Amino acid sequence: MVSNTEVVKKEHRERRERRLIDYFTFNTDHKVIGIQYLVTSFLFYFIGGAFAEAMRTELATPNPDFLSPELYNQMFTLHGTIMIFLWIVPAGAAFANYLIPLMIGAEDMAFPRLNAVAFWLLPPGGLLLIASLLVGAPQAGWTSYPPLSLMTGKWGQEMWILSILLLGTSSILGAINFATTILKMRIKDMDLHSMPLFCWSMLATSALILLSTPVLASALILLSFDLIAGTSFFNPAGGGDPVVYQHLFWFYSHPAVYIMILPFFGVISEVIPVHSRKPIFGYRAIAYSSLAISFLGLIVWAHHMFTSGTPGWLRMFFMATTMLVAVPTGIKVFSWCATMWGGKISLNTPMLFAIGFVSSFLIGGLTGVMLASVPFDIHVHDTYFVVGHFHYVLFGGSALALFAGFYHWFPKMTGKNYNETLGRLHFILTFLGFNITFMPMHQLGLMGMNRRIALYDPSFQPLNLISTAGAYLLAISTIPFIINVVWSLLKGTKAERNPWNALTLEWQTASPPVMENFEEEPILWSGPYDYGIDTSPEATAQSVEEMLADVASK
Ligand code: HEM
Ligand SMILES: [Cu+2]
Repeated sequence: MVSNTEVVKKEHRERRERRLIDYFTFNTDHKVIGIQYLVTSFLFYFIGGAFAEAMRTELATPNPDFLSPELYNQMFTLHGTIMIFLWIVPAGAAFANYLIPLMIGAEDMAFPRLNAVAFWLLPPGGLLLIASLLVGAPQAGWTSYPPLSLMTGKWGQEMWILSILLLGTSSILGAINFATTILKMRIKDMDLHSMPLFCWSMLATSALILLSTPVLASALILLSFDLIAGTSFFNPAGGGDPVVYQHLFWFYSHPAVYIMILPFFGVISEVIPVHSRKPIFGYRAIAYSSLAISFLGLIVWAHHMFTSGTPGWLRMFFMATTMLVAVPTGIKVFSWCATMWGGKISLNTPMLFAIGFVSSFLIGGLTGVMLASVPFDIHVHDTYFVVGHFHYVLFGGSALALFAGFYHWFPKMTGKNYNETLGRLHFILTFLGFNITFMPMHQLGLMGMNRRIALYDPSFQPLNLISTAGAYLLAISTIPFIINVVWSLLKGTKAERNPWNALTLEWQTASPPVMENFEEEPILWSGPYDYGIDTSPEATAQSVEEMLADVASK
């Protein structure tokens, strides 16, 4: 019997030339699918970003004079949903699709057709969500808590549910593929402990997706029954319990924050050693801490429900487990810093974004530990402190790391070099804009400004003005980015096979890679991070001394 994979392989062999139309049609090549994911996710990023700019414009003044309160509700609901389900999660899948087979020396994913199906669920899911604007978009936030979600417009909310079901299915199908490919398709010399850390992070992410996403689906199907069939699973008016929804929702949605960050931890673990010219510090510690984060991520969900009548003893459990997450996360941050320490750091665009990531993510992580503390959380719950916190994690974390990876693999994916000056300008504007937008939110939250409001007390205006100015700067920061991408694609110089002298396998093939990835069997070096630098304690101590002497002489 001819297996499905062999049929697909044959299709690939028969057509070695890539055509533009491949990117717009059902294609089974993981590289094409990776690019499809990346481009689609960026299109949605611009839409979600435009909604954010509309909200920030509204919030420049205390009165709802730019958007009506209803429209404001719709904007934050769509913004949050798009940024999560249509930008960060698919962008993680984009890197996973493009990189996993290349990094492990495989020709494609384990299930190429399933892979294409996973991608093609995305555009209808996204369009359905945007189309909800035509019938009155959902207003209940990305969390869609009942009873609110049962009262703010039936069809918009139903479209939201159907859209998330499509996007969740896409995510599950992708995860099945990533895990199988990583476990089954490595070249023969590569054991689990010599595969790149990005693969470890995707293994941990896939496990989380498979364990938690089906629970969200069940919650949303029940919500849908309440909404259109008049049942009362969650509707208190008919005797249902809205807190059950919160449990089911957060059983997925807390892990979802790790689904959004773990792939980018993996990206950072690849970018930092290459641009510091040093092997990664603590390979196994980083690999295992991803698994630890996945496990802990499954038992912390009720930290979102400290104010939902959760009994005291249960709150203590969730407070303790949440604080524990800081341990494996701290191990990673330490390892990245130790990798940079004493390395030959080149401050090019990927590395600038990576360093920006480490510092911003650290702030988001620390405010997370603050929020884990029940007495503190009760005071700032549903305030702008929380909005500040999660944007430091999602934007300062995931998004900055996404850009680091984008620039790092741009030459590989496109075969073209990007412009370094424009790249650095993009970083500087993004980093400034991001901090100016989100730092003041912490203070606003502590002063008592609620989240999800279009109208606020005039005493909050000065800090809101600063935040809005930052958001405009962020919008401006996309200009050098777009120019750089378009210009480099059209006029950029041709990229070499391995412009960074990196050691992972994807750099052993052409840029962009040939149809079935490698012209000849790739060779696994002694380890993915052996840069030929002496890493003995003595040599490290000496390089640190030299560095200090260097600093002192200046
Ligand atoms: C482009 C820069 C961004 C700006 C200016 C921005 C701004 C905002 C604002 C003003 C809110 C509404 C706060 C409220 O009224 O409660 C918000 C909510 C939110 N944002 Fe962003 N944001 C940005 C990027 C992102 C990114 C990159 C993500 C995730 C990857 C994200 C995820 C969310 C989520 C999940 C919510 C909560 C929505 C809800 O309350 O249901 N944002 N953002
Ligand atoms: Cu959480």
